[in-house]
Amino acid sequence: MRSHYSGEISPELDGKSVTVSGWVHEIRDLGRLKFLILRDREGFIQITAKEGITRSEVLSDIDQLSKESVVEIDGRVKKNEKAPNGVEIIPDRINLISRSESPLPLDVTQKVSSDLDTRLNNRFMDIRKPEISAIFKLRGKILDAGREFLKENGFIEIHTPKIIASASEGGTELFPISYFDREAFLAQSPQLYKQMMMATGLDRVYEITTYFRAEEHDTRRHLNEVTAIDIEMAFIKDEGDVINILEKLVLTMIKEASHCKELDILKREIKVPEKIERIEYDDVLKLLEEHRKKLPWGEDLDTESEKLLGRVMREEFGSDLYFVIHFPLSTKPFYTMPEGERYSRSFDLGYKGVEIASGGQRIHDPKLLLERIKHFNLDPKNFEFYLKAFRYGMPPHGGFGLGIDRVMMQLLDLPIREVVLFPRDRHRLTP
Ligand code: AMO
Repeated sequence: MRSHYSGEISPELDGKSVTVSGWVHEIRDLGRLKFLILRDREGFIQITAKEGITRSEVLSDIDQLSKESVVEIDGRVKKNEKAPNGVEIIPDRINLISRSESPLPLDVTQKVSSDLDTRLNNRFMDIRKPEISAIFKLRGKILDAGREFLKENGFIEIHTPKIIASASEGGTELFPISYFDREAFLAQSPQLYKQMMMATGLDRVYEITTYFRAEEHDTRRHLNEVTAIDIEMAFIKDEGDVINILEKLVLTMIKEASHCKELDILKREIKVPEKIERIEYDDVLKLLEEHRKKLPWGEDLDTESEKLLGRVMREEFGSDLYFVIHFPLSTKPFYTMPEGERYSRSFDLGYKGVEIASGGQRIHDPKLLLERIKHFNLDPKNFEFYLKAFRYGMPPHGGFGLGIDRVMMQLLDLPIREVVLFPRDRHRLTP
């Protein structure tokens, strides 16, 4: 068992015996004086070995070490104002646990920079860099905060199947797989299953899950494997109830991020808005037109419109986050609740020009649902298992999907591949 993380070694421990373990980040050999910088999850600690004080065996052990080897070191803590964090360890014993080969595929000390492809090809080593591991520590923390919020608000965590028989968001984005003697697909969303849960009495559910999207895009904001928080809640008045939950959830997550010590390493500052603006789809078209972008009514916002809207919301309204509400029915999937003939009870949440979530109220009347399935030229036979759940008592309900990768990329202003451990895109299937 490890006795101390580097972050726990403070000048107050002066004189105490400790054991630390981690990776050999750097060795500085000044002849009679050798510094070994040890790196672990928390940061760095300086190990100082000096001829005449340190046993010669330990000094020669240091000479044998290769960078990035894993070692365990026993030693004494010594206060030293010149050392990083004002403290160092005088080693009594160095135990080489796992020797690293050299040359290294990647320079962890960042003296030589590498392109993103090389970094992703060697992701295990890339994440050894404190400013990269900070991204994933932060990601874990905002997910914890989100989960805590949902728990406090009565949401039950569920897991829905990822091998499915039919599309929920439209047929073209499915990855087919062979399922014994049949064709099946990787789930592109928990949509149909989370809605079916609304017929069970478990009237508030959430899932933190992976979606698989066979989109051909090769962009800064699209991946083929996505992680999201999906929720579904019943007995709602309208989509406003869902928007309120999403607003609180996102603000909770951003607030958590704004307190994280990782922001120092990442050199970021995060402002937490008090509330999130709501803007009608029709007004978005007007705003875009004022900025010389004409989007025909009835079309979904394309990337250019999203970016422009993000800029306008920031510059003219001071908002990084905004809900676009009441999309035309034609832009939304079959399960979306219509509002009148042409509009829908749906919304998207934008964050600095990127859609991070979408959702709305759903149709709960089985007759209308069947009509909409047919309207989209989908085969009702494929949806029988789903439609059945609407025929024996289905309350009004709604929900959303919030993309975690998108939240992270916008929070830190990084491309999506930077905030995903092992991204899956058009070209990348390993590691
Ligand atoms: P939608 O298809 O909008 O909605 O997906 C929800 C959210 O998931 C994220 N997302 C993606 N992120 C990166 N790359 C992609 N290729 C990608 N596709 C989706 C986005 C998006 O806002 N069933 C509905 C949700 C609902 O209504 O409950 C759905 O899947 O952040």
